[in-house]
Amino acid sequence: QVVSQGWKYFRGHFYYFSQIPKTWYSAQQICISRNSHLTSVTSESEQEFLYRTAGGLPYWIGLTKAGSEGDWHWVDGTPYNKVQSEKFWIPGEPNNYGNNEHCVNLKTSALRSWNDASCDNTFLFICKRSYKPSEP
Ligand code: 2F8
Ligand code: CA
Repeated sequence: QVVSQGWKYFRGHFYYFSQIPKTWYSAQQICISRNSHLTSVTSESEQEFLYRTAGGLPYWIGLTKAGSEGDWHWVDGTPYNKVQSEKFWIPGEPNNYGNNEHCVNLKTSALRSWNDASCDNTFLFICKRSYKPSEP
């Protein structure tokens, strides 16, 4: 297994599991400062890697609402696939609790682990970067 300065390797990307809780926006700023973004999730195997490594603790991921419609989008620019992503939400989520839940965390150690939560809440977070971010 390849490991670099606390980053864990999985299928072409490195992932950083923070040890300090931050708001969603602060977490994303920290990821950017480390050549990364809050993680996207684009496959069942990637989702499994993330929830297993998270071990049941909640972690922010890079999914947030954008635009006048408030559609979900990945902060790393990956297109959000609503159909493929359906199986990753906890049943009953996203529920926009208190009409103020615009960011998403990986909440449980299960395939269905996503919950929308207030972006101002502090949680641990997961950054994702490509294998060689600074290569041309
Ligand atoms: O019951 C699900 C509900 O639980 C909490 O609200 C009571 C969550 N809030 C936070 O995590 C901040 C809701 O997001 C969640 O939907
Ligand atoms: Ca919710």
